[in-house]
Amino acid sequence: MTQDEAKKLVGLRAAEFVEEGMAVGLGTGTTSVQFIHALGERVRGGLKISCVASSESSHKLAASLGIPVTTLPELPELDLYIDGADEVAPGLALIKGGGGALLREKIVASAAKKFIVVADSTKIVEHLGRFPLPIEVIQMAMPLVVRKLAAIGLEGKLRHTKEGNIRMTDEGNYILDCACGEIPDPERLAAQIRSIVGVVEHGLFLNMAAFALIAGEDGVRELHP
Ligand code: ABF
Repeated sequence: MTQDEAKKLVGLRAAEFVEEGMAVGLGTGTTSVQFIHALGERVRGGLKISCVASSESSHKLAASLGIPVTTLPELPELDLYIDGADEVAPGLALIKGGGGALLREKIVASAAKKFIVVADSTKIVEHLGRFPLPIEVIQMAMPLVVRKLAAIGLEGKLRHTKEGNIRMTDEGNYILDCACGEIPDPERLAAQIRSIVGVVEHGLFLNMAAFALIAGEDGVRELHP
């Protein structure tokens, strides 16, 4: 099975967790795109739901597929949030934000009663840190935050677009990608990063996911914390 096939499979499976009348958070990234397409099929089949997306791109996609989608202030309590991840470690410790939507993703995840992670098996790791940790930063604080991150041993690199422009988040912030290497204590690192003024959010999602749906050669399995 290719990675794309795995993403499609897990997207389809995730859509089965959505029930009539639910308020649903839609994630961001290529795996979430598959989920949104599968959900669109169910909506066309008559499923009645209301949704909030964690990025402008997912919002637009959902709307184009006929999925009723609104904003979080309009729909602040969600039954379910389904989103991908860049790394999934034991206990369902996650790195997210490779797609650049980490702040909105964390907000929408926090608004949901249940957060289900969708991923293919290449995202499973023994320890977080192989994937660079994204940190969303207020523009004017960027040099300050880079200096403070260096003091705790992290080298933050400003994210650029393919065209070479500085990558802005949907909220108008910058993203620093930090090569961490193996993260021995994610909770401690999260607290250290959080304490830096100018940091808006970081991509460590700890103790947030209820379970993960992981697609691999043998189909889709559930992974619990
Ligand atoms: C979002 O999309 C992000 O948090 C994560 O960075 C990314 C995963 O992307 P993909 O599903 O394309 O691998 O879930």
